[in-house]
Amino acid sequence: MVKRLAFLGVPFDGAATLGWPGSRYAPDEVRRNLAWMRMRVEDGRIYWIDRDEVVPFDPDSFEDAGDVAVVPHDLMATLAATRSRVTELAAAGWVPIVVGGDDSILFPAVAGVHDAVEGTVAVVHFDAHLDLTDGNPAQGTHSQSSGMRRALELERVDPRRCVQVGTRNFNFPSSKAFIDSIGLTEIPAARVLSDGVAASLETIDAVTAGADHVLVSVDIDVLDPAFAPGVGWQEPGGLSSRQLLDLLVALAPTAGGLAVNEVNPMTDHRSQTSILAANLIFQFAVAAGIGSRPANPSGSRAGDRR
Ligand SMILES: [Mn+2]
Repeated sequence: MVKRLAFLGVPFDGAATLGWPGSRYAPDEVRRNLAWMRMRVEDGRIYWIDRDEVVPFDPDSFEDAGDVAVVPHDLMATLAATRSRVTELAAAGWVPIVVGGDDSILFPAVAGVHDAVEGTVAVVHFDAHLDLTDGNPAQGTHSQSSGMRRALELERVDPRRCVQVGTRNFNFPSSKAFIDSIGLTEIPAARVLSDGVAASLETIDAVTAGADHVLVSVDIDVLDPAFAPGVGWQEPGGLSSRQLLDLLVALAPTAGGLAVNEVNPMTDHRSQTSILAANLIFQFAVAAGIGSRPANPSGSRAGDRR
């Protein structure tokens, strides 16, 4: 059965308490740039140049579900509204593609799918940052720095089946102690860059194996600022756009949902980051529709990897 995907915007950046605000404008910008890809479909097929083949793509399998009714002055109400919209979509058989918004939206994106399904849930979290802050006086408990921490507390999210990819630079020693204590796996950006996409996929597959559902969450700052300048905060030394495209294409066939957060039109340069986010989402949608992983992701070293 063809997967059905639903684009759900969350135009809210009230939890961008330390970085740059502006991601509230991302859903409309990403939609605008998606239109350039959607128009290439002819008779239910599209020419996927990366693979040099014409592949099936049913335009009705990727719908715009509109925006969540966010409450700009109320973070918790916004998170609750997002969680329930995601649950509605997932329960009706849609694969939600949640487009924030700041990265506090990571939590309701995961929680919404968690509430709609049975069994264990794994999160593949692409981010420069850990997002494992339990809380602090400046940011509270549900800021853009706590999304993964809150997601890991959900009843059927298994931290030993979760992996953070593209993390980098520095954080608190207590964060490392927390990571080790719950058995969370890190694939730092430095390792993706040195070992390549295929080796990273091998680790992601090994960690998430056995989970009943896999959710993919992307903070766009997982990319190097050279590729994605329009973010909530810049961290040098990140992934390339090609690497992230290949990783998402590989994960799409089995993913039960995707979140893309922290795209920030206010700090972007000529829509560079919004265009990239639209490409990530469209490649994910086409790959999800095909339903099998390409044999040779470009940029891989080890070659065939299913
Ligand atoms: Mn981040």
